[in-house]
Amino acid sequence: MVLNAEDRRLLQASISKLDRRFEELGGDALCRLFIVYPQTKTYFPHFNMGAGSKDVLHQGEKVAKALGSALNHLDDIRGALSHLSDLHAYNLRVDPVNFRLLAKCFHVVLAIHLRAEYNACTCLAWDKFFEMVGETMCEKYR
Ligand code: HEG
Repeated sequence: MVLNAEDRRLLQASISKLDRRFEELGGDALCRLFIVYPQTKTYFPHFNMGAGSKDVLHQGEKVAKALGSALNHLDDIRGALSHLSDLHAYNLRVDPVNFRLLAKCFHVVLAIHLRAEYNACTCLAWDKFFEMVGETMCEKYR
């Protein structure tokens, strides 16, 4: 997976057009993950899963912050996420399919916020980005 110059431009344009900071979208994405794919909740038995749960919001913010750092290091996503890739593979043992499920939820949240800006090219750029992040997060499983 390679991000070309146009993909990079579209990702940066999305970030600057978001009316909320990117980190604030994480809670919404994670909340959707738990509703649409309830099996993902098994990784968080210690979380309060009630509506508006602070656990979910804080976790979503952490995830989005990490994604934000990957967005700031598009040439070195692996470096930006390396400690998290270890954590998810060796300690948390998150099944790799779950990264794609979370990416789908981020797509929905981005579409809600970006509306017309979230056209096919922008959607593709984000999809490539999430695929690259997912690859990085899963490579330690091999
Ligand atoms: Mg993970 C913790 C990032 C997908 C399950 N995740 C974390 C943390 C970050 C993070 C930054 C906090 C680490 C720390 O406190 O040191 N997660 C992250 C990213 C992505 C991702 C960037 C994908 C893009 N995580 C993910 C998925 C699952 C999962 C798909 C499972 C469905 N993460 C998970 C769990 C924890 C973290 C169980 C520990 C939560 C806790 O106990 O507080």
